[in-house]
Amino acid sequence: MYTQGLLDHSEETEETPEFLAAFQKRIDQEEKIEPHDPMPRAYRKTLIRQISQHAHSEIVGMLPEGNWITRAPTLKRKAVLLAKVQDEGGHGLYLYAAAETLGISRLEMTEQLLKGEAKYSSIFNYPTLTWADIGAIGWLVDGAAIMNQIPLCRCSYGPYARAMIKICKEESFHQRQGYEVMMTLAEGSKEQRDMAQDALNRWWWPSLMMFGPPDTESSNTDQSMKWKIKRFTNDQLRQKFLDAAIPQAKRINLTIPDKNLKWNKKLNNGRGGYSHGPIDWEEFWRVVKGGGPMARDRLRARKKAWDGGKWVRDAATAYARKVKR
Ligand code: BYC
Repeated sequence: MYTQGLLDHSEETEETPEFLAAFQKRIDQEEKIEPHDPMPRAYRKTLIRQISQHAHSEIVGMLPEGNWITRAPTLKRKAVLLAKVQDEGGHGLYLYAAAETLGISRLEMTEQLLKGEAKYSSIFNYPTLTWADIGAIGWLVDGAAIMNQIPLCRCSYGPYARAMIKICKEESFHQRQGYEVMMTLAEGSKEQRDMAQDALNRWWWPSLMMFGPPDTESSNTDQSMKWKIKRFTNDQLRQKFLDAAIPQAKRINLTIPDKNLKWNKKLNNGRGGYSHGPIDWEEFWRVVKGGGPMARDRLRARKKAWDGGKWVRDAATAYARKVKR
């Protein structure tokens, strides 16, 4: 069932200089590349890499928040959180479907994740210790995700770009609800304010890391920009996020945990922006390589869900075969 209906991309066009130049011309003219179009192997490969990592991030990203559904403080908060976590599941599905148009099956992608061969966002390897973490994730993690994902609505690959449009609308709701949780806590009792500040302290730096390594160490950015898969570099998006999030923290009287934070008139082509202190890139790479505090739990939970869902897949396959006959 999981390999049926996949497009067969085994007969690739020969990659002559003329073919590569014609492909780049289509990209430069802002044409969308569609699943049946000839494309360079490396373009297909980089899209499968990025889209599948993105899909895994959505599915794994359900876990830290799902952890709080049973403990949400009110019925309203519970309903909102349930809707958000279900949205993330939906995002994973659109993204797996977009990756499948490139010739990889969902089964293969899932196996890569469960064997620890595929990456997913570093941010989801941190624990959610208090209710305020749910606010901080919505505000900062979804806020960072939107910064990264709005430009992906203009990605050169049609199915990915179209999937991102709906995803971004939902991410916008997620960011708002997170900020509203933080605002409520920040206006509450001393304990609630402290809880909000503690969550900000723990999620701030990992949120900055979500954008990926600095441009000087980013192996994929140059080529992905040429192919208009990425429209901004990692550092450019990190800067946009800083400039948006810092005034939001000030508005609710929370302190960004960075002593070196400064307004810098020269940034953003003289329009000014915030410069930040050093990011712990060693921590980032440790987490990316599977050394994050929750890495094992996350994969264990995904494996349990996959194994537990086997009977559903078997039943769906048996039904599909019966209908086909
Ligand atoms: N975590 O050359 P670079 C969400 C890897 S989900 C782990 O700059 P690229 C949400 C990178 O893959 C958020 N790995 O890479 C869900 C590469 O390794 P490989 C996910 C990272 O691809 C639920 C290596 O480092 N969003 O929004 O040009 C609730 C060198 O990096 C990370 C997406 O996936 C990281 N943070 O740029 C709430 C968006 N950063 O693959 C929210 C789509 C880098 O060569 N993805 N690496 O072995 C992208 O935009 C890009 O893939 C990235 C990285 C900006 C993430």
